[in-house]
Amino acid sequence: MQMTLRWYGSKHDTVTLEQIRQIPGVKAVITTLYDTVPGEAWKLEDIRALKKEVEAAGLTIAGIESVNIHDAIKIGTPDRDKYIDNYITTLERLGQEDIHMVCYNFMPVFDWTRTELARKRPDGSTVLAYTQEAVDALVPEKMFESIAGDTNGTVMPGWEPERMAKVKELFEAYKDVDDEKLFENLKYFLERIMPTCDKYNINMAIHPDDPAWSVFGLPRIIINKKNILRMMEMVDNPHNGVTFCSGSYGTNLENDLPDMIRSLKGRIHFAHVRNLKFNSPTDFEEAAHLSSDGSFDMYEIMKALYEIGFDGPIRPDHGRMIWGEKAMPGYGLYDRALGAAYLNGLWEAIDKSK
Ligand code: CS2
Ligand code: MN
Repeated sequence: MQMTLRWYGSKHDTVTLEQIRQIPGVKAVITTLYDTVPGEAWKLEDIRALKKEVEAAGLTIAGIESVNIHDAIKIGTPDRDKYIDNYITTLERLGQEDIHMVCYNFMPVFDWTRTELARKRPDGSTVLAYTQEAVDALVPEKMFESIAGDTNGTVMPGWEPERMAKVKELFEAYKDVDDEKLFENLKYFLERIMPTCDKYNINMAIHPDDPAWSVFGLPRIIINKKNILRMMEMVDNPHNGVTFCSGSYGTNLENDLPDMIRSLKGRIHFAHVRNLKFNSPTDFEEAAHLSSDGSFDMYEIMKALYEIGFDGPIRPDHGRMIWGEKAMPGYGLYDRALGAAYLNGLWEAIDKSK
């Protein structure tokens, strides 16, 4: 595996490439062109400039998170081909620049959903948290408002204010899309992009829906082993793969994470490894990466990745806000650096014990 950190670009991130470069074992970043909007083709010169900046800091780009999917593609409207064409152009340009892993998601309307961005834990750190009761008490249009005060002045991916202003319209646009339709639209999209992925050796890595169940009655399909295997089979190409995000699949306690990893051998192109602490099956908060701080056995998760021969990029995911840091919730430097060190330690121990 290749340890990485997510970086939002110098215009948006509070964390610098120089800082990332000093985390032991981190030689690459996962990044994106944050100022692009879903549906547009990325400009070659922008990709080149990003690459140049990262490389000047002594790092490389291990992959993109994310090239987002336009709603027309997820809804399956007649104009979707135009947006898929643009997506293909972006993939071609990334491939030409030697970037071979692209993370994306297929969640309608909302990206990941949390009901609190700064819940206090017993150690005084603050973390992202979710309770189903809080979601049930909200109308979707109020979702963003309810958390907006805790973003530390940052724009969070998937929660851009322009997007949130259109939530009502988006719900309307998705009204005829159920799980089956969403699967169909995903298949259509993948079938169209696979020839380009084959040509440029690009691994597509779908991110799970987070939480891994339907929110506000919206369809959600990338949630469990059964669905993800269905997706692998419906477009059976090794470039059609997944981002294995333990914190997202793990929101549903019925998901056996090491077992899911083993069943996805050869199709995991990217891993997000983080821990959650459950207070009840519908109330969880994001813990430190260390097993004993949360509910997951991180050793077993890393061991499963090791045993399937996982050799792609991996990153610590959301960290706690600690030591007075002010950053995008989940994306500060300190706790993610601790997470990277811990995951590297687990990996070294697993490797040496084999
Ligand atoms: C990320 C997602 O912060 C997060 O939870 O894992 O926002 C992820 O980047 C997207 O869903 C992938 O497209
Ligand atoms: Mn994730």
